[in-house]
Amino acid sequence: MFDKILIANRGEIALRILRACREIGIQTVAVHSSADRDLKHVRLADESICIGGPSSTDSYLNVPAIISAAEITDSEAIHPGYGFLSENADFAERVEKSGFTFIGPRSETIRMMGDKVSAIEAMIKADVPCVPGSDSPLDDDKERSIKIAKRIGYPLIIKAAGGGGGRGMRVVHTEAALLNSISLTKTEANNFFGNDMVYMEKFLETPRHIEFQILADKHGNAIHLGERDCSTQRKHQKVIEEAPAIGITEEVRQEIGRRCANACAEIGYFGAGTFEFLYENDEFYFIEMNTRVQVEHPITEIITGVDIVIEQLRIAAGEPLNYTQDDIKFTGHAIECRLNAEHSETFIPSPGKIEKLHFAGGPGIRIDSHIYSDYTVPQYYDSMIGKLIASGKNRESALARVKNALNETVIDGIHTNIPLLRNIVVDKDFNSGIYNIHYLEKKLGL
Ligand code: MV4
Repeated sequence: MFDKILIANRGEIALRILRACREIGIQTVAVHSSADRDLKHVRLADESICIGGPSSTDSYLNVPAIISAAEITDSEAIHPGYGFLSENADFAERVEKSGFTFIGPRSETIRMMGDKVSAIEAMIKADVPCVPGSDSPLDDDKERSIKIAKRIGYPLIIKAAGGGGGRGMRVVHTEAALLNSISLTKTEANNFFGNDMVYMEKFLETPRHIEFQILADKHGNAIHLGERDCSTQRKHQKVIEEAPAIGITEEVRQEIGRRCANACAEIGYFGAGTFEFLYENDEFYFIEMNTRVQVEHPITEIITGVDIVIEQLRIAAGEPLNYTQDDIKFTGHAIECRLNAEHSETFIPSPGKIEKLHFAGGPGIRIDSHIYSDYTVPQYYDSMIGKLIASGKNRESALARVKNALNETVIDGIHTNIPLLRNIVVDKDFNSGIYNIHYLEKKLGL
């Protein structure tokens, strides 16, 4: 196991990684911006280094500064967390070439999954169910594009190979609009991602977003930890996630999960990873793979008892998985609410000083947050200030606990989205469990 690692992130996930390191006796190096000297994990870390100014570009995205910090402190590995450089293949490659271990898959794997077309090609080969589509980039052959579209049928969606997370997509309803939509999406893709490659998929109108968590080691072992439903989102930002997903039988869970785990073994994937699917009419359709630890990983930890961050550290150090698939049992239900420093109606970010803070507690409540009384939420970064995770023996119990916990929570001095979260968890449709990716935006009248 590593003696010392560098945490190349901030906020709650940096604290989560630090806690995992403490638990298994790894020394920690925190790197932070000049606006983040008071972050909880910076104060708790064995060593800390200021690597640049407040802007992410100067600090959390500053590759030479992060590599230098790893060198100066004799760190053996770098944990990228989520966001920032976590899915940047060039960064992972620089980490590898500088002689450090990147806590995540190989840089080539990150590159393959970053290109959505090569990711889909790999999944088709590995027998993971995908959306009916072009299965390859669209070229300049207009007749070919029209033919593919005819086979798929309308409505369809044009997506940028370099996109993901909701950027660079366009829905097409008629053949008359097809060629123009392709060229517009290509132009946008080139501007946004410096890559004009696009592909086509059948457009699913009312799917749920269900993702499978996997863990794979460097010895060819891979397991799945079941699924999460992340359909409750607004403008591609998840707001509430839950595990397991309602209505997925143990048989279907094992079937799709096994395909994901097998795909990992086939492509030589190692580390934690997430297979994103759209789920509609009882069918799963792969859309993207995430090669990092995700914000919502705690709900999976709760229903499986597996510490995903500790497993990431063990895998990166070359240790074999602690679990076989048969060891993984799914127990109870967990719901995560993302707590954001933003106005709950306008969604305008609300940085500032936290004057009063009371987090919820009691049975089945977990809070993953770096904030504390008198802490000032800086204006420079994502507005997420923590996560409230409630669990119980079934969904009803988890729901009752999440309602109580949100009502107990006091965060004064800044605006938060807690009023919105309280509103969602008492909503009839959310309680019924019949919801899809359009649920929240519809409820908000967007
Ligand atoms: C889709 C889709 C419908 N059909 N693909 C949006 C984010 C990106 N990861 C993929 N996205 C979508 N891809 C097909 N073929 C609808 C979406 C989509 C969506 C997906 C997951 C969660 C929220 C979403 C909100 C709007 C659109």
